[in-house]
Amino acid sequence: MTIHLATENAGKIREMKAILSAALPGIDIKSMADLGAEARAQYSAEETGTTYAENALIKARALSQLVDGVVIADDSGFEVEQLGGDPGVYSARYAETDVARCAKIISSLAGKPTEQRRAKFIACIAILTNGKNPVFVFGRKHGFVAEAARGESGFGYDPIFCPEAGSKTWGEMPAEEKNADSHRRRALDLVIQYLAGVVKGNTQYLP
Ligand code: ITT
Repeated sequence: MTIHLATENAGKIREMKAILSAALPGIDIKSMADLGAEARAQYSAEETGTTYAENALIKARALSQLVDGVVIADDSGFEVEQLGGDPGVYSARYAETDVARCAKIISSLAGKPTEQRRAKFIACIAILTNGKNPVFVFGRKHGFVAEAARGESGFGYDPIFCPEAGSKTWGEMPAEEKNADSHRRRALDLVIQYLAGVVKGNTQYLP
């Protein structure tokens, strides 16, 4: 069985491959990089949704037009309590680069005490089987915005996220430590449960 990942984000691909291949040995996991130039050029997913689920489905459908079988797409975001949940669904477009996005949040919270630095990551994963039967799962991870960006590990907002008040940031942790208990890990655990049923011939969820 092959699982196709509908994402162009190298950090997500790394984490999804590591988590899925450990849990589902023998499963072939293909990312957009494995598609071949021609098919890759045809992939087009404009994230016009206003929710994580809408955008995850847009990405899963776009790849399902190019490949058969199981496609999963992750739409995720970082929600800062003091900013009314921003940047949320618009996390990828909050500023030009990862560094600028992190800096914008750090400066918005400058001088705020721990209690006012609460934030969470959300991951929504859409699963499509042969382009049909959309299933959605979610994972959340609560924590705090660090006082400054720290660490080179991970990607995106990882250098400013502390899973515990005063802890290391995800940017300072090895991938295995983040992957052991992240929003993506929590969502993928549900994907794994669903796919394990499919692999064992449990077709109750299939169209
Ligand atoms: P795809 O749409 O191709 O999957 P993307 O990076 O555009 O890639 P999203 O639209 O889901 O992905 O945007 C999510 C944003 O949140 C983006 O800026 C990511 O860097 C960031 N993000 C998501 N998961 C993260 C994580 O685990 N750690 C840090 N930042 C994360």
